Amino acid sequence: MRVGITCYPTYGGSGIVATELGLELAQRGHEVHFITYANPIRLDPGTPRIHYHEVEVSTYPLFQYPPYCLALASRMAEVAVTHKLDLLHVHYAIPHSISALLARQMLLARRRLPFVTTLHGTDITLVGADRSYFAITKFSIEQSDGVTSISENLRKQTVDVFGVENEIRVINNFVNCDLYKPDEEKAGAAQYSPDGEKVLIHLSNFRPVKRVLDCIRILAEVRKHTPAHLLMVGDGPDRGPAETLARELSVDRHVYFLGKQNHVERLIPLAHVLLMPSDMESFGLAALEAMACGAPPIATDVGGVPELITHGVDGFLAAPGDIAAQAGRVVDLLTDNGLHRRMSLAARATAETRFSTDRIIPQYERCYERVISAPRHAPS
Ligand code: GMT
Repeated sequence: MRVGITCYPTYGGSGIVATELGLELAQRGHEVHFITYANPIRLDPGTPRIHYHEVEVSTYPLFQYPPYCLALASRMAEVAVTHKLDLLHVHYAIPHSISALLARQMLLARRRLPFVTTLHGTDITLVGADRSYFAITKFSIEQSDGVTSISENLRKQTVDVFGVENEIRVINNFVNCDLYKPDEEKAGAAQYSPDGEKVLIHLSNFRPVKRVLDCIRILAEVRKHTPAHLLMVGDGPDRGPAETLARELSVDRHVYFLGKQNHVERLIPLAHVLLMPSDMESFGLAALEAMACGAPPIATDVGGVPELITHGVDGFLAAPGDIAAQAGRVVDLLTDNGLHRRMSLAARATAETRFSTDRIIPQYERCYERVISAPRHAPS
């Protein structure tokens, strides 16, 4: 198949899923065309069967807001014709599905160009639910030739909040278990923990929904019982406040703010535990990546997270904001090697058996086949 993929190319779970999906599809022999405003971060443009088409948005003094959505639609239509795309697959509803819809309409007289929309979470729970975007998000879902959601929880929320009637197929986030794997030696951790003390890790876009400051509070609490260091990977609005809090709680010497990183698969295996204290996660890709690396997640019992983590088996769940409970679980894992070993093996097994690329990518292929062979705009 020849697939056009559009996503947010910078940091964020939806862009990562879209990029990894494109790479996996290309490995399976499909031709993949990324149509985005920048090269997606985890994408090596030299990869066979991967193509990158940049969307340029020209500005004009009249435009207080340059119309990216329109430039994207034009580029989608152009790439679809030139490269004979079978379909478009857009990640994150706003504004990508509307651009895809326009591209489909632009080509209507010449050829069929169906599109699949994958809902990732905040496009529904935060942005889409905002009054200014509600109607257009609902419309874009209804107009899609196929809709997928990354968890059952998000599927249900989409139906409940938007009242859409078209079928939404759940295709979970996935992880490449050959790339994301445990590192028993953890030799690279020495630079963060010279005395071999245990390491915690957090990865996110440092937005308020991630409760990044809770990671600092959890570390401070944990250190009252056992030594530990914390790697903070990513960047965003709450990085500054987190750095300040680390100083205020006198744990700043034990927290490493590493900023945005391109190779998190090299960092996660250095950690013993992942912290994901979010207010909302429609799935929690970072937790899955940690599980594949054998680092049990301490996460919150929100959104689609319980579909990934089985409490007490391959990770722990607690209420958002419950620092004592989350810190207590971390202490248990850092001080009981038997518990850590059992949970680490279970976490890896969950990633391998339920969420590996081998299990998930064929689900997208089947979704594409259905959409391509459907007579016209119809549910996947
Ligand atoms: O978590 C974010 O804020 C980024 C966001 C995105 O769309 O880039 O992540 C969402 O998509 C990920 C990949 O499908 C999911 O694993 C995350 O749980 C989801 N984030 C939220 O629902 C907050």
